[in-house]
Amino acid sequence: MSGPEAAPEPPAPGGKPDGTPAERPAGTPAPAQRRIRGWAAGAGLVAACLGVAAGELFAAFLSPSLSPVSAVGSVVINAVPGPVKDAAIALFGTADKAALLAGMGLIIALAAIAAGVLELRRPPAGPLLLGAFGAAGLAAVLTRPQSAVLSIVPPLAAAVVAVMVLRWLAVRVRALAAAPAPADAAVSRRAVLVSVGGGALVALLGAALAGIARGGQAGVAAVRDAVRLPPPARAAAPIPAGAELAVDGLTPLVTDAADFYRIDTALSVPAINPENWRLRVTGMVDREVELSYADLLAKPLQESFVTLACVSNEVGGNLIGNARWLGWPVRELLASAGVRPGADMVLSTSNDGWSASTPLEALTDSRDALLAVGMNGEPLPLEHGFPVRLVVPGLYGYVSATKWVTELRVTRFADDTAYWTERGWGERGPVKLSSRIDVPGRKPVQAGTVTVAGVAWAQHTGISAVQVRVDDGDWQDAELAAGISADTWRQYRIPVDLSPGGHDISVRAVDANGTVQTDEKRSVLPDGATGLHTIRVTVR
Ligand SMILES: Nc1nc2c(c(=O)[nH]1)N[C@H]1C(S)=C(S)[C@@H](COP(=O)(O)O)O[C@H]1N2
Ligand SMILES: [Mo]
Repeated sequence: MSGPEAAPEPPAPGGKPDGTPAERPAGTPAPAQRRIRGWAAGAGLVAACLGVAAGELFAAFLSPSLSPVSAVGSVVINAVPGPVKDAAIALFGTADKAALLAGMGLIIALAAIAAGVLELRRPPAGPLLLGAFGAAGLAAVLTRPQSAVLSIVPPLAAAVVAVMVLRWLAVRVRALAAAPAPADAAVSRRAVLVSVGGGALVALLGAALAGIARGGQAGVAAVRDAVRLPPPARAAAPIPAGAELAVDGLTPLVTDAADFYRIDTALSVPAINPENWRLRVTGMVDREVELSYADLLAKPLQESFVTLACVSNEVGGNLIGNARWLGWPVRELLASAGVRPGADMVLSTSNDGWSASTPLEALTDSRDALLAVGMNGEPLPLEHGFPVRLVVPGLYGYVSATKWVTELRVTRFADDTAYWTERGWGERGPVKLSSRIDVPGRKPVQAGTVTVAGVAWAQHTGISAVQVRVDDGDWQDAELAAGISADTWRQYRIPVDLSPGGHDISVRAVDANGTVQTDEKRSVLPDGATGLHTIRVTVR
């Protein structure tokens, strides 16, 4: 601490009798001032480190896709023009991501130093600068496909922590600068040393914690990337021609995994190494069965398209997606265990203690209830249940779609309950006949012929018609696109004539049994919303 300019001084009260460097008398004590600037820079660095650590820590426990650092990195990667990207890859090779992160780290460090020094001279310039970085992180996270209300937590936490720490440290550095006597300076210096050093320690600790949480996920993510799924013994039939209508803004027939809604109670995404994964079939069975990931991949796997929906999906909501799943039919697994008479339910439990109660019949009848390992041709993403989850056509996710599944207990509804059914949700959760308008969106449209388009679903029953109504007009049959199967949603479209002004457009579906979607409005609790999706369109 004591530079060559330091002269011995009397010990500060309560201080050690050694190294308390001299403070030059008021005027222009250049070395002291430089030292103070050094402390201010350190304060800025520590504040930024703590902020970044706080953001990553929150992200680590919420969802890996929410990391502000990775989000900013992805935005940079996506924004960089092709030739620059190629040059970077040529220059850094596979270390291009590391180089990007190092570059970001350098920029943040320089800005943090500037923020610390600025805060000393012109408060609140420091917090403003740090806040700007927080805003950049926020903007980046919001561009991510899985962005949700929760997304704003990590960058917000980062900005708040960084700003608060900087302000707190700046007070101490300023006290040091203003210390009137050498003794006061010594006390102030100790305060600065303790707070900046303490802050640095906490930042290290936070980074280590976030690293551990992320490390588990990153390790399993790498293992997942290396998984080679076997080809299906029975592949899904090709998607029929005409199943995908060419309408701008219409929901794609098959949902990208990155755009697939995510619902679960997991605060941090379980990171399960498939090496350690086991599924046990227990309860009312003739013989308990235990299955490893390798065992499962060796089974004759089957592929099928299934549209998965959440019971919490409001009318018109987007907690629904359609994917091509690869897995082993649950009925074959249950047959190998031998289900005892009297059982009517399978309680599936996840590695993180969540559970779902599925009617036994839905798992043993002819439908494609799968112990799934693949989604759209790839191993399940971590967020969607890697290494293994259940997918059951026709049932809401809360009674069927257990992710990170580790146990199937054959039992009876009379004897066992599951996570959400214990919390007031319906014991049985068949998906309700429903439909949604995607197009036109929220923007005003031109008067004349306007295309109305969307999706309709009645999983495991099938859709036979979709009808659209403008204001109080007649229900008109829409063009119904070809379907993949009764287990998936179908697209529809219809041209309607709209005059200038405001119009209400409603949709309703008819299922394969001829049942018409009810207009009775009911909320999602206890077993799924009903009512018709109606949009208000402004026509110019
Ligand atoms: N382990 C576990 N599995 C779960 C849940 C959960 O909270 N934990 N939520 C269920 C619910 S309510 C739904 S709607 C689906 C959502 O699956 P997705 O996140 O892959 O879209 O997962 C189901 N599986
Ligand atoms: Mo759900």
